[in-house]
Amino acid sequence: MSTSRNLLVRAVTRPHSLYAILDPAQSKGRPFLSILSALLKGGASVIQLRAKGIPSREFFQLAVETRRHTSAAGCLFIVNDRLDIALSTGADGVHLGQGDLPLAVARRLMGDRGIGISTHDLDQAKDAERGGADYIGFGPIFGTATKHTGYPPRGLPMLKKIRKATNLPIVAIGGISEQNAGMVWEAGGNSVAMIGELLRAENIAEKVRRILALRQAPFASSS
Ligand code: TZP
Ligand code: MG
Repeated sequence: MSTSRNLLVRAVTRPHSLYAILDPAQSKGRPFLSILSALLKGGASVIQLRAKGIPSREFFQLAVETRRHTSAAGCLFIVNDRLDIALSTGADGVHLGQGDLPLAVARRLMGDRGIGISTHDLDQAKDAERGGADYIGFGPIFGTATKHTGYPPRGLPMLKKIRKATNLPIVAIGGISEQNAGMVWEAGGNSVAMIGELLRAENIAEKVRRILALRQAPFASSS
């Protein structure tokens, strides 16, 4: 049976996968629904909703809208940080940071829905694997102004090390763009997560389309 968990793993391990993060605070003030529609129109197949510092009710309402539109488009939907909002809106998964609820607790509540864990080093990646995560986020790969992570850029050599150390799908994050995505996939990131590159683009749908089209580019032949 195809559970949300399986579908998510399949989506992020698809060659040269893109993991779009919808953070309303990063979209240059453009209306939420127009950003969401543009990501879907461009062909995003996984969207994470990330909303920091807004009231729970607002986050919930954005999640309800995101669920409705992603379902209609056949796109997977992940909620950042908030297990309660993931569960109550029927999301396909939740993405948790190192300071969020423990993975074991999340698994108990999420059952066959997906769980991703943010990691920044080898120990965290191994813990996530032992704990039964479905994928890890790993980063920041490059410098980024979108989030103060408290970690210097991990770089591609570190990504390669993580690739060797874990069998989990890796969603690389932090400063990833249309220009450097190829290098990140080559270094072992299954999927590239992007916020600013997508949401600050003039034409978001076109940006998504171009990144997905990189699958056809020459470097794509090696995997
Ligand atoms: N976690 C590590 S870096 C980062 C997060 C949420 C920000 C990524 O944003 P961008 O704009 O794609 O660099
Ligand atoms: Mg988090």
